[in-house]
Amino acid sequence: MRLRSFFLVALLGLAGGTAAAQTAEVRPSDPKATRKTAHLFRNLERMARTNIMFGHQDALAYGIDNGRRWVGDANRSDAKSVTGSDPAVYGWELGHLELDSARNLDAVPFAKIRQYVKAVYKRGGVNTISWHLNNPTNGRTAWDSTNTISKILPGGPYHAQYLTYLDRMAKYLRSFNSGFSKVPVVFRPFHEHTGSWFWWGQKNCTADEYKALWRFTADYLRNTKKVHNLLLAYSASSFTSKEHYLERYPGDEYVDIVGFDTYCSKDIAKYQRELDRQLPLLMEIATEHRKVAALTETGYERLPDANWWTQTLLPTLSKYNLSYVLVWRNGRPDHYYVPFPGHANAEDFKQFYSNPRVLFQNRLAPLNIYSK
Ligand code: BMA
Repeated sequence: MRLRSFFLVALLGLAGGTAAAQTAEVRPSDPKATRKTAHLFRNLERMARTNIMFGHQDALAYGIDNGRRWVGDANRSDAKSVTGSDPAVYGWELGHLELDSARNLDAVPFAKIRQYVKAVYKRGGVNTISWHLNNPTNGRTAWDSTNTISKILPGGPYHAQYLTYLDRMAKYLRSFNSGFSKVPVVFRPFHEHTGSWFWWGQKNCTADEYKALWRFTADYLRNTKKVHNLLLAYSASSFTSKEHYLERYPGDEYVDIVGFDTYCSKDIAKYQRELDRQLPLLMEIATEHRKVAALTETGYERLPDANWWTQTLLPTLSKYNLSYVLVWRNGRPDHYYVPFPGHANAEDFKQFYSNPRVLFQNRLAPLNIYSK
């Protein structure tokens, strides 16, 4: 099979040593994960040794064109307009699904997201889902710092409300059908919890509450709602040590992907230092827990640096075995993370795309990541 020979070549290329220790196959944390979900997880783990997939939030839903937004065009992404290929990884946001709204909090229709998820699966790409869910106790947004978790867990006054949210989520996740298969997705709930801007953030709950919320949510989706097409991504924001990262880790049986979110600002050297400080810790955690590591959100808003991809991002990430890097959305002319045609950074993005280590959709598709 093509995938096998690809990895054989890749393994032969390794200096040796670490390869042997890693040969036992990894399994998803959900013992009942579908076959395709298990294949995806194994392939992510193998591929991370040699390549990094490029991801973009809302890649197919909208973008920027000559200083304006385009929305909902068929077969379009800003990454493709510049490089000729769509990304390998596609991020989708389910905030407001819990309210039974027809559109997410960034105005993308959930019916469209379902179509994108299925289309991405069919062409052999990876879908990852974030969820900026409202606070179930007071209807405020995810960016609310009210102490909440104990009120929505079993026995709490808003437990039924939270179950309603989860029921809607489960129904939606189960609607990702392709033939007889469910489409596997990377589900990344309760993210950036080492920050305190969300109601599940560090200062807004205890470590035990956070872990209990995570486990309850996963158990409910798996056992009550029979959702078995998920790989769970535990994704912090900035963290100071392995202990800090693992303080709210819900356990190996509840996590498949470990990652964190960090953004570049004008102080590019600081961004690189932060990556070089945290990524070695993340790699150790991934190895020790047999998980897959990813840079789950990053980017440099508006890309004011012409060579950011090849001079900053790639040289730093190349030192580590990351499965993917996902940059945030091209939401507005003042809020975007992938260049569009004519942007001063577009040439550099093309170079990044051409690097043999980096996978976009075109070079991922032949690897058949949903097959053994
Ligand atoms: C933030 C911004 C917001 C958006 C939110 C959820 O980082 O992009 O505009 O609503 O993510 O996608």
